[in-house]
Amino acid sequence: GMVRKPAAFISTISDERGQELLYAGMPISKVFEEDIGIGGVVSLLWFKRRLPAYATKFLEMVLMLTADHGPAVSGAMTTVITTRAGKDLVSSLVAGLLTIGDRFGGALDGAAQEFTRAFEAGLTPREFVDSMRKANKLIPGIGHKVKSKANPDKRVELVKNYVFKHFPSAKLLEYALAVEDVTSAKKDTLILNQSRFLSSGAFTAEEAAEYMKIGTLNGLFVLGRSIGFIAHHLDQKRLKQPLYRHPADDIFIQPFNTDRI
Ligand code: Q5B
Repeated sequence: GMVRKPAAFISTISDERGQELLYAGMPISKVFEEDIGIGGVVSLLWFKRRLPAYATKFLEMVLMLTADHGPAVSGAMTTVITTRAGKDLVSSLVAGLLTIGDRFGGALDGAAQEFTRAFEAGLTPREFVDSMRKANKLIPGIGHKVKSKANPDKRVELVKNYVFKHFPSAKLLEYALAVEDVTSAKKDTLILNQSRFLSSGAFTAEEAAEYMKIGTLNGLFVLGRSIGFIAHHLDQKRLKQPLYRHPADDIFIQPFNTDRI
């Protein structure tokens, strides 16, 4: 009989071929009838199912809290400079996004992995901090350039309160806070800079491990902060800002060693 040509690629999240667009099987009209919000849409497209309301609300909270953090952070400044070089929205946005990584904004999956690993291995917070120091590794999710114990990050406070109030389990957050006690005793700025989602009780351990591995949590920061980078682009365009050049007196050019020439 007829042999079906093998598909060139497989997709499992959305389908636009029928009468109605489907997100993980849910018709777009139902998305609105049931008012599932952007958290519900993210849960369908990223996790292929409807997460409980406490989890979709939390997703929305993270997107709202990460939307922007002023013009001085690596990504926003890169977007601003790119916009001022006359580039379009997409170029300026991706220029900013490319700064997201282990140091700026992109420590979420790494943090979730390291904290889960240590917690499951039964390490005390002190043993975990010492083991990371021995391995010469920074603890992802710990440390901030300007926030500290004395100048706490209100965003983290809001997330912490939400998790303790609504999540069925906050064990990993409690562990992370105990780690923060150890690191912040060393230096005031070594605070917890984020919170834990995959340990919310909405995922199995295997699902959580896979989502961390494939970068899901960093996706939340990327998505949220895109709101801010676009805002910075529009702001600079509206202000008709000229090409940026960094003030020379703010750069120290080290005297050259001319012996080698
Ligand atoms: N030390 C965040 O560094 C920063 C340590 C540590 C153990 C650590 C650093 C870091 C891990 C990655 C991370 C997310 C680069 C940050 C974000 C979004 C943002 C940004 C905004 C927004 C800060 C001083 C001493 C040294 C270090 C030790 C530092 N971090 N030890 N584990 N994690 N963290 N990134 O201030 O003995 O003196 O040599 O890479 O989670 O990106 O608003 O700005 O919304 O846009 O430059 O919030 O922590 O500190 O490097 O001078 O270190 O602390 O070894 O020890 P700093 P350093 P020692 S949130």
